[in-house]
Amino acid sequence: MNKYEIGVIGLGVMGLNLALNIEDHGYPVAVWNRHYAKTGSFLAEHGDKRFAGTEALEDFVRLLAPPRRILVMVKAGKAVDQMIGQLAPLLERGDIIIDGGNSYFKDTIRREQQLHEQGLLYLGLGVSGGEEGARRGPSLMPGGAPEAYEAVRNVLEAIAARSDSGPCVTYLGPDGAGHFVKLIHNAIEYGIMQVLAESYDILRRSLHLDASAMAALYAGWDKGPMESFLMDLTAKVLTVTDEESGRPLIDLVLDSAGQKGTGRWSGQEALDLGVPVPTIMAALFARNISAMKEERLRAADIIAGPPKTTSDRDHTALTDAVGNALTAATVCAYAEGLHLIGTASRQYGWKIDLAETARIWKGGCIIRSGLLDLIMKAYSDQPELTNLLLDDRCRRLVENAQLGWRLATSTAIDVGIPVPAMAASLAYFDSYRTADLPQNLTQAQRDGFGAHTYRRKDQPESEPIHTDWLGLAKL
Ligand code: NBP
Repeated sequence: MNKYEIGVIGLGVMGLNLALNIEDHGYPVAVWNRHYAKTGSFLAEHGDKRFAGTEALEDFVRLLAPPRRILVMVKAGKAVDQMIGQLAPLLERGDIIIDGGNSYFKDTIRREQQLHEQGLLYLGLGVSGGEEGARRGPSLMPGGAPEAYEAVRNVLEAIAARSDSGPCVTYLGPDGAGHFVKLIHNAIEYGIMQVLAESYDILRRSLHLDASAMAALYAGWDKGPMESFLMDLTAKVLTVTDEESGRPLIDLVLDSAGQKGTGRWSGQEALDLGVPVPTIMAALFARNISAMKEERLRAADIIAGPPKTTSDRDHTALTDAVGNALTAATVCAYAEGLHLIGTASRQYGWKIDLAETARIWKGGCIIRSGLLDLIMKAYSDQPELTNLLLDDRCRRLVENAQLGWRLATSTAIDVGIPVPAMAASLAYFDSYRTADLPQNLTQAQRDGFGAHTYRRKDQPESEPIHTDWLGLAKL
């Protein structure tokens, strides 16, 4: 029997396309799906290619050349544990399981440990780029045993997207490092998408631009550092017409955005690690409030907004300002996400290289953009950089966009258009560059009601002290 070099389990959208991508690059692939019907139709459709598939998992494992390399692409969560539970007893020491789903990184840490004890190698592989990426070249974010990475490196480098900085894959670190980077990739994606949605809202509701005028604006902004997959997608989405009504299709899409686990997990992790990610959090909550459609419809009839709903600002100035706000808030979304990765990397001992992280996001993934060139350079020149906003090039980009950013945000606030991510990113920027924040009052209040103590500015090294702010001792 021919021995196949790699196996793919799970012929859903991602598994199927990754299997085709791997075969395209010269690797015969063995496939398996829990319902054989999918395997059968896949094999029938691609009979001209080097695929083999079986109904029994044992037979699938027998098709593979040792050390067996098995990519599992099933629904994240219990399905991955079930699949590992069935697969592991059939494998031999040194075989490699790669989980390419959107698994929670703490599950990956647990699974890697468990399989390590059984002599098996495990890789948690973040995959970005959706169906098209999987088929033509995704961005791949692997973490786990270094030997496991070396054993599949040739395949991963072959199928990954390529940018002018090489294949969009690199070894990120042990156990959950890859899935964590994918998690934060998605969190940055949430932030950028929300900022784009807010810019669109200002353009349509304050400037009353139609979809084609907006499409032209986004297409115009899609260059230099702001060239991005999401900017291009926005311009394209705005040009699609509904065949039935002849109206822009975007006008008919219900304003209720869904979300899966990655958004929530990234918010929880940021809170646990104490890393401020306000743009990302604002994006998460914006999706939550968008999902409350019925309640919002009722509230819209009851609650009054400001008297003015249209800005009287100069159209060109406001349009330019919206472009500036997009630039600055997008840099903040990356800055927050990379700060979170850097902090988690230290906490979990991953040693993630942030320049490499930016490099592998340059192609194939949803957050690919021109900005990543600047980000990659920032972290390769200064590996210890604590925040992207401290890098000269990124800082200047934001400083130069700042007046427009303020104008766009304040205009939206004046006319009652919600811009949670733009406003949150601006507050992040202003807080970060402020030497003297008002949290002296917060700390005094905490000491006042809870004896939580405080330190004096004029004696920062001294022990925390407590003051009887309310004169309680005298009562
Ligand atoms: P699909 O829903 O298209 O496919 C899911 C696959 O999981 C099917 O092959 C299904 O088998 C299998 N499966 C399930 Br569900 N439960 C199973 C179980 N208990 N045991 C074995 N197999 C099981 O999902 P997809 O979009 O291909 O996503 C796969 C993973 O990749 C997910 O973790 C997802 O979050 C991640 N991901 C998706 C994208 C994307 O854009 N879609 C991008 C990046 C990452 P069946 O056919 O027999 O039901």
